[in-house]
Amino acid sequence: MKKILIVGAGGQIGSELTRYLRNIYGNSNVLATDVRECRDLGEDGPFEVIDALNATQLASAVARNNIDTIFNLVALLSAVGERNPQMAWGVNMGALINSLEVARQHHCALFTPSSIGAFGPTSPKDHTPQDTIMQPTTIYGICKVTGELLGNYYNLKYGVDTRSVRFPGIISNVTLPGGGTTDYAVEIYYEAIKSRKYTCAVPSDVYMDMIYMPDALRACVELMEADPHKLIHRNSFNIASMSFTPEIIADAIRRRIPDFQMDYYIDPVKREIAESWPNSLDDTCAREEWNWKPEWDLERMTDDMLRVIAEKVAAEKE
Ligand code: AKB
Repeated sequence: MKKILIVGAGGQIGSELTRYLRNIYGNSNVLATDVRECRDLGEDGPFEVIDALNATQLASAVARNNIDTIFNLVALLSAVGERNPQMAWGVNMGALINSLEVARQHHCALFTPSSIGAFGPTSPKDHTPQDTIMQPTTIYGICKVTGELLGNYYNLKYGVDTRSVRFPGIISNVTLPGGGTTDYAVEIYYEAIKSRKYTCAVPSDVYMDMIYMPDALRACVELMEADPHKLIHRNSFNIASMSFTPEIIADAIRRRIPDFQMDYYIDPVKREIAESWPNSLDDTCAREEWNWKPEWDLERMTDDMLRVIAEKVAAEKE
């Protein structure tokens, strides 16, 4: 049985991945950690406050708990990163290098997400290949490309079992994302339920890849369980499930909530980032090397998001 430590467990992915992994590997085998106290993550399993930028703290938790697998989920996302690039570099790279070093010293496998943000305006726009030009124009993307290269370096030089996927925008109904360019695709569902209208910061016709959280969680586990001999790539796999524009997701909502309205107040930073990212990724390598296959599309996801958020909002009112 794996003994897992999650770094940055209080964020959008971590809060759901912790429970997902505990269901598979057992509550006591998944230690959630975050720089802030997260009471709910301590309810059904172990939780510790750990600053990922403090390598000694991280190494001590790994040693004390006989950890063999680390999920490093610490990230300042794309839009917020542009507001403070130096801090984004410090946090994103600091957490990564500490995770890599602790994984090397304590013989752990390491999962670190990369992103569609690792691509830039010079990458092919449609069906962006696994191996292609990567010249991102955001500090977030620069951290992701550097992280991918470092992950491969630690694997080649030290034999650390590093693995990663390039996540699309993740859509979920548990914890809100913060500071990303794709956040609109989560906010729109909440606003559709709460006020029947939404003001979108991303231009109406910009395509970006998105993924529903259940597929994202399954991808993490399936990649970490994959036979290493079949992995030609490691850091990092393109994965894809759906690609749409703000108008397409708004239409999907309108088919279920006919009076839903959307207008636009474009954020120039988000526009530039969104326009620099691919329209859609080619995930053939993930499909071939570890059998990646998405299960959710826009229609099914929209039904599920609206149902769950409507229940949440109704419960809040009670
Ligand atoms: C962001 O928008 O910054 C993230 C991402 C696609 O990596 N959601």
